Amino acid sequence: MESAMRSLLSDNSRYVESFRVFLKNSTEHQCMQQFIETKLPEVISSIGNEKSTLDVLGIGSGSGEIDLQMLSKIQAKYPGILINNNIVEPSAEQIFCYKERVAKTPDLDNITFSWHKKTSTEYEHQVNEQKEYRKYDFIHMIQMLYYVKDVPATLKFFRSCLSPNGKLLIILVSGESGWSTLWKKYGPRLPLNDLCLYITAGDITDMLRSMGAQYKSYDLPSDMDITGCFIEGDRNGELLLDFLTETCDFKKNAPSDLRDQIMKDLQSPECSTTKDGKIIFNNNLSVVVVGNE
Ligand code: CQA
Repeated sequence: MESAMRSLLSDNSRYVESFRVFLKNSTEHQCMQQFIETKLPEVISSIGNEKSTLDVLGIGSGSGEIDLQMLSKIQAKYPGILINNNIVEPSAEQIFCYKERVAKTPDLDNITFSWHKKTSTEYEHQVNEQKEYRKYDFIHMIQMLYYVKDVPATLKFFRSCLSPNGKLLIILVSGESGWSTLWKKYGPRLPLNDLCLYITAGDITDMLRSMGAQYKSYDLPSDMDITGCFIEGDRNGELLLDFLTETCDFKKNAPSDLRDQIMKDLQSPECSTTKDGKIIFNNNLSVVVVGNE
């Protein structure tokens, strides 16, 4: 029978497990941290001009690991400034983890946190219904635009939420990553459900250009060791394969022709390189910073 394939998004605990293996096998968070250390200061260099309070908005912040690192850079740039940090995150579990993280992090005294258990679209609707058009000095959307229904409308809305010197920071996989190759070739045959779009930073900059928005892009080279995907019976390899294909138990459930083709292409130069006997998938990311011009 063709395709008993089910989206990984329909099995939250397996998603979380495969995401953990992904973080362990990739430099995804490290390359974001490196960006925060070296480039974020210039991105935020004018967001706090002549302000005593900064309004920050995180969309799909998860457990807040990256958020707190960015907040600490903002504090360093604007010593003593008050920060209202708003978080829009649909998962109750992630919000719980975020609160735990805040509780055990020192030096957050000048920051207040407000969590909104919502999707970005629900948040947008709430703002429009309550006509509460607050402006934000810094808005970030990290690895989340795959999960909104209408990307151009979302970009337009959150751009309209920026204060005069505000910045919108978006991180997505690069159009030159292995993901892009995989999606172009196999997107239609994978259990893409209406929860996930195969979009890259290249698609975002196309949209921004056609909206006439000003933006600046930064490339973040990132690797993912997928050697385990090719080792028979390697459980972490199976979880990584699920993450790569967004499919639940891909190895078992994919039709064999599709499985064989994907396993072959994952090793091809369009997706990966080989280093010291390891297969390294191209997980390159891009940061797109949109100004309020
Ligand atoms: C849900 C949705 C997305 C999640 C999640 C839970 C996610 C990570 C962890 N839990 Cl319900 N998304 C995520 C984060 C980073 C990342 C990817 C997904 O690199 C992989 N994308 C491919 C580039 C997914 C499309």
